[in-house]
Amino acid sequence: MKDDTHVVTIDRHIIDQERLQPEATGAFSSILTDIALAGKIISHKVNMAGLMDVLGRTGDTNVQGERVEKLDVFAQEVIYRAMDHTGHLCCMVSEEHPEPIPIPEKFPAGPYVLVFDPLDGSSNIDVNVSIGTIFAIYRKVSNEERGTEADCLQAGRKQLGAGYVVYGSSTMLVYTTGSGVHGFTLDPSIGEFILSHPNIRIPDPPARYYSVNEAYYSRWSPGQKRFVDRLRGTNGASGPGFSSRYIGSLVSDFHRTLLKGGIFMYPSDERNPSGKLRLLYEASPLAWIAEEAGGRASDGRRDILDLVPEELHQRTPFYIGSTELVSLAEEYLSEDG
Ligand code: AHM
Ligand code: MG
Repeated sequence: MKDDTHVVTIDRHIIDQERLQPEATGAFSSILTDIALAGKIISHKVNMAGLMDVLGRTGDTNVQGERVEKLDVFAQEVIYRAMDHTGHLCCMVSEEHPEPIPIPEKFPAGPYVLVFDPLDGSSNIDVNVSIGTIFAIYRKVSNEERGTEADCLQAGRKQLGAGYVVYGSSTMLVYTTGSGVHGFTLDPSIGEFILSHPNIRIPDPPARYYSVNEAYYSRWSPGQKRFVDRLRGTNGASGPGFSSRYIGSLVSDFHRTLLKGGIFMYPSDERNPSGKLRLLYEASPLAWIAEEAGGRASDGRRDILDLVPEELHQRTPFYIGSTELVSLAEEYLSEDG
């Protein structure tokens, strides 16, 4: 019989991970714990969304020129307030803010930077499709007490921690600090994230799934078209074609890809030469998780984790999932010259 008294909560897991680092001060662990708390609060609100007056738009647009959903604003505030006073961060970067968000002068500053997308896929909220929060933690590199843009513009390889929360049929938090990828499911009855998916590896062989918005096919490069044709099995490829899976909610599309294998892509196209997704707080955190789980992530030519952002909200083409499929995508894209 399963022993119900032996559960590993996320707090316990974070402490265990911290003990692997003899020089750890606990500050970094505390950031992860605070993010988990914010995730629980956002999860509660998202679950109640159909019942409360939180659906619909504020009427504002964000720095990307996109409509801001009320829950975006809520998630942004929850994360900011969970982190602003702890003394562990020097600044934060959010999809919802054009500039780095400083820690208020009334609170002490610390040596870490938090980057996050508070509620990705929020255009799906109204129809009950899973959405998510993405985050990553970097160490401050400048001597400025409250951080500079240079502290935020670091390559994904410099991440110290990265993760996401998916608000789905259950709420899950998945994170890595470089010692594997670990998934926790929220037990709403006790309000705790419980370790449910230790040491996640992308399955090998992977599920034969590809995930991309095919409505943009006519705008793709020849290499991108040929790659998807190959996956569909429509350009003379032998064997059965792949199946298509596209939710249109990055965290959910990635979560499936992590657990089942396959490839998710958001390529460049004629209208969006850099694709849509943002390097710093969408692509890089998920790229590190994929690599830690035995997969890969690329912009079509280079590893996502090697790219150094030049701007906070820089976009990148994005290919992520099973190593062999991401590498195959690169082969096809190299034909574009
Ligand atoms: P958002 O950050 O404004 O929520 O947009 C990002 C979302 C991702 O979740 C998803 O992968 C993508 O946009 C879907 O875009 P499209 O509708 O072009 O397929
Ligand atoms: Mg987003």
